[in-house]
Amino acid sequence: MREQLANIRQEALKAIRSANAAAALDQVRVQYLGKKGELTAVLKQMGKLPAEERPVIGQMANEVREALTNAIAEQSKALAETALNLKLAAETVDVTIPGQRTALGHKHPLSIVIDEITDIFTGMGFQVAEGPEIELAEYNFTKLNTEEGHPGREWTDTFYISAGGDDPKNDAVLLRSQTSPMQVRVMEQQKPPIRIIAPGRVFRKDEADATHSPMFHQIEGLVVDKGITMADLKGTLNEVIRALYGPDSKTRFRPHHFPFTEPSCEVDVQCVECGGKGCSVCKGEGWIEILGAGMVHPKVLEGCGIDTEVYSGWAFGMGVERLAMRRFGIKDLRLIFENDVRFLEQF
Ligand code: 2U9
Repeated sequence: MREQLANIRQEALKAIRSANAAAALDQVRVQYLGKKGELTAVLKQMGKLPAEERPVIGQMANEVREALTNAIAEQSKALAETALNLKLAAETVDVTIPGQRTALGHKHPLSIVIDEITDIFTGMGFQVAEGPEIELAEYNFTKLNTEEGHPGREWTDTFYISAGGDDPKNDAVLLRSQTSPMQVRVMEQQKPPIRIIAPGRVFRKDEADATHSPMFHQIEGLVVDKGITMADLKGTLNEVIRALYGPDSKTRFRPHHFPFTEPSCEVDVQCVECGGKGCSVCKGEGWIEILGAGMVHPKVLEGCGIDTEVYSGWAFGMGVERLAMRRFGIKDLRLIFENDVRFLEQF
């Protein structure tokens, strides 16, 4: 039995030291120390021994158990250490490897202009109103004093989605040709004082060329309050134009006609390039047209439930592409929508 124990010890220690993973090591433990293990089997035969031999063999068996238990603990620790070292080696981060630069995008030229103008107006207390690009003809035309028969209402000028019917409630649906319907919606929902701008996409049936696109952007604005006059229109727009073109810019207000404003005007800024002498930028005019504006037509205000005995308002509209093209010297409007990165990364 001594020999058996000595053999178990030798074999088990060898097996423990060559176990190269936790699972294999546990298998060895079960093989020798488990309930049905080899050491246990030897101990079960102790009864057959002469009485004087039993304590000696018992002690020897305990020593073997202790030796194996210690060896298993040691091997387990060594395996864990090796595993940790392997993991550390595999996960080493070389902080000296040059990083990969994230390519930063560029703001689209239209966004640059829209954000800048939005900042100027919000700085003056205006709020931004955004709304549907698919509109009712009622909101795009009728409520803006643009009656049946106006050229803008024709199929040849506007993208209709459905024709509508004879019932006025079953109104025609279209892609808005201006952002004005959004301002009608605000007037119907909010009481004055109203100070909003409505930036966004609009759609007109124009063939795409260097200066036309069937989709373009507008920024419109609307002020409605007690005692609003043309002086408020001029004062506010002059400030906006000075913020955009410099504090010394000169403006010119020319009479014009729009169905939704009366009186109406177009606003020019003196050419910053030539100081009004006339050059290629202003096409010899000395002035550059920036926007249209006017006092909101009383019919439009009344149609939105605003009492014109108490309130009055002014409105303006500007095309964003034309501003952006002049600002950045873009010669062809189509470049703005082609999304060629070689163009876009210049901004
Ligand atoms: C409401 C009442 C009045 C918006 C206005 C203009 C003048 C104007 C053009 C500029 C270039 C359109 O993009 S463009 O082709 N717009 O000149 N727009 S007044 O007037 C409104 C708007 C909403 C309820």
